[in-house]
Amino acid sequence: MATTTAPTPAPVPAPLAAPSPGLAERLQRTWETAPGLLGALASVDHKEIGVRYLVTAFAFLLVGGLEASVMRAQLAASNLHLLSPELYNALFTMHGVTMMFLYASPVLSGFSNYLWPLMFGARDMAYPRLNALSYWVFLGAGIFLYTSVLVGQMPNAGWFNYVPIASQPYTAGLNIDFYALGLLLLTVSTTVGAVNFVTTFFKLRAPGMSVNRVPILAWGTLTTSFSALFALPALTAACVFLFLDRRFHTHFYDAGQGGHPLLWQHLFWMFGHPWVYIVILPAIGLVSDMISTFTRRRLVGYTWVALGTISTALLGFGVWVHHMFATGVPSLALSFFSSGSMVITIPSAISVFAWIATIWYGRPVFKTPMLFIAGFIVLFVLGGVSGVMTAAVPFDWQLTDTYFVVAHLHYVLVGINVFPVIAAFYYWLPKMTGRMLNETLGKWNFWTMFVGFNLGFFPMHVAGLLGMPRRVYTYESGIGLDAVNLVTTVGSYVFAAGVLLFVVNFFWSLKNGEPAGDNPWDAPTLEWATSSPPPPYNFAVLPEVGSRYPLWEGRPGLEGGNEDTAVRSIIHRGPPLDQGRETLGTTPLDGEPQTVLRMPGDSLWPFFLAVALTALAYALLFGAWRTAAVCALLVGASIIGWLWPEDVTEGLVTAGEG
Ligand code: HEM
Ligand SMILES: [Cu+2]
Repeated sequence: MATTTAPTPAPVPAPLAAPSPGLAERLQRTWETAPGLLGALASVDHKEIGVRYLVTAFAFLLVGGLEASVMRAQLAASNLHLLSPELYNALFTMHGVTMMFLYASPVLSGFSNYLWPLMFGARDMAYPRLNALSYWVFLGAGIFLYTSVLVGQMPNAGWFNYVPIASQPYTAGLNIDFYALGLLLLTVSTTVGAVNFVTTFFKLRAPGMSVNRVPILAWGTLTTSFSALFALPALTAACVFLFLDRRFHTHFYDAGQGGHPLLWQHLFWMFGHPWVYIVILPAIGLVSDMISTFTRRRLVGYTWVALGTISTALLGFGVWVHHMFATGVPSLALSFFSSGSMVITIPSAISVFAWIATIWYGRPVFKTPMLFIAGFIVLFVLGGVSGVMTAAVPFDWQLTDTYFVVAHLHYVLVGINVFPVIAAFYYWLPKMTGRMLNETLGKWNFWTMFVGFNLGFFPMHVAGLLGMPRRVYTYESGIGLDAVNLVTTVGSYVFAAGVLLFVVNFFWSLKNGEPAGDNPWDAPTLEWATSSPPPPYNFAVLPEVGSRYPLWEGRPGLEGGNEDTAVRSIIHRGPPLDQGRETLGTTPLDGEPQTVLRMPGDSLWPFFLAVALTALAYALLFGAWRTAAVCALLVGASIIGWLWPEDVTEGLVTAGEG
């Protein structure tokens, strides 16, 4: 964790005329990760962790996509028997859980982890070791959840896992225990990550980067980090109660003994609806930042988009009952939650207008990322419309648990998460790898995904209106469902082929892509001021920021009609902070230099702690209580080891600090 050098704020070194000779080598030695496996396991570099998050989350997207493809094969025609009903249950559950928890949120954490310190002109996240912990626990949770496949007892009660079907008398195997414990692990990972983002936002922004000068991605992730901190306790409680009910015969959800099954639904959706925003708001941030580069102008309505992000998240805590309209809640509550669900579309609509205005007043350049952004806007609107439709209670009563909802949720999740994420890969991968992706393949990639998606998912609205229930493994022929389902399957496969084209492009470009250079898109924000890929220390001297678009200063016409094009940011001169791992701490709102923060070095403790936590989950799963006690002790021991006082002067000049 970051500690200050002295109890009183240390004086900030005066800006140097230029970096002193040998500075880069010195910083390199201080910040680089040791070679070999141990070095990799101990690394706390946010770029390394960010890339790991991205790779792991993308792998889970492919696994979830594979599960979806198998389901769509089963549903391609009526009365097929490729899958048993039981296996179908497991598949849609694993697909939902994988996509929501192991792909959609972690992939955004990956981008923010990689990009934030670079965008902020800092050297790392505020708590580099917590950052490593957050990744390792996420990986542990993913492996844990997928162990259920090896033992043939996958979670099978849907991604929202309603009781009583998820209770012990109805699902006796380990299936649901995998779900409960796996999600508890993820809660640890996400909470730790959220704390890190909040602190980094308020302490590590470059001098001069007041809160109204941060990229929108920072607003998106900051907001969702707060949301996560408030939403996750509900999930934690829900899963702990479930585990207690299942293993220790408590009666939290047992109606026969004074418990209540709706308690699960309330707790789950108090978490679950905010979670839906957690997996889209940072993606909206990614789009809002990329769009400036590709329209060659500043984002219209920056403040509105930022405020819209915050208000969406706040309102997001007041609409959870719209998932429960069909459970017999009192009519006053119905009208309250219905209107809440309609109001929440307003901030989103403001963002849509902001993007359209930015494109309208700018000079759009349709490179691949911009195509994905345009596609995203279309899908966002469509998904939003089907969302308001289901916010109307009578309409929802008709359509709840039908394919209409499946269509809606995919328009929202694929439209607002997957499309921006692929755009962001095309945009930021060159920074990470040093190579551009192929544009021609990129265009093919976009069109196959866009056409495939609409072909596959639009007909689901129709299937829903015709009454096809969700979560059924097959359907009768001759009731009007054959054609829509065939089209849906074909479209899904075209979409899947599109995703694979991206993978092909990635590997092709890794070898053959054009070298990217520092700033291939002529983009305005700080991450483009350093080399591609950036050195371990990010910036040799820490930059000072004088506007929202520091790299566009002094370029009349680029800031979108801004008369004041004076150069105010100081990018290549500044404090070198080379006395060990150091970065600059600034004030929370105005970003005035405040203190020099000493950053911790690489450490194996986060990895050990994550292993101990995951082992604890396995022990609880198998009811090995004594082993669980040992694992709990190991968890405690890892924390003590982690917190053991270190010599703060150690490693001041050379690398290799504890
Ligand atoms: C190739 C792309 C995809 C295809 C073909 C696909 C297909 C499906 C299918 C067939 C179902 C089950 C419907 C049912 O029987 O009720 C489903 C459910 C679901 N999908 Fe997808 N999906 C895709 C991508 C995604 C993505 C990217 C996400 C999230 C980011 C996602 C989230 C979900 C969720 C949350 C469910 C509900 C699971 C449940 O009912 O418990 N899907 N999807
Ligand atoms: Cu909701």
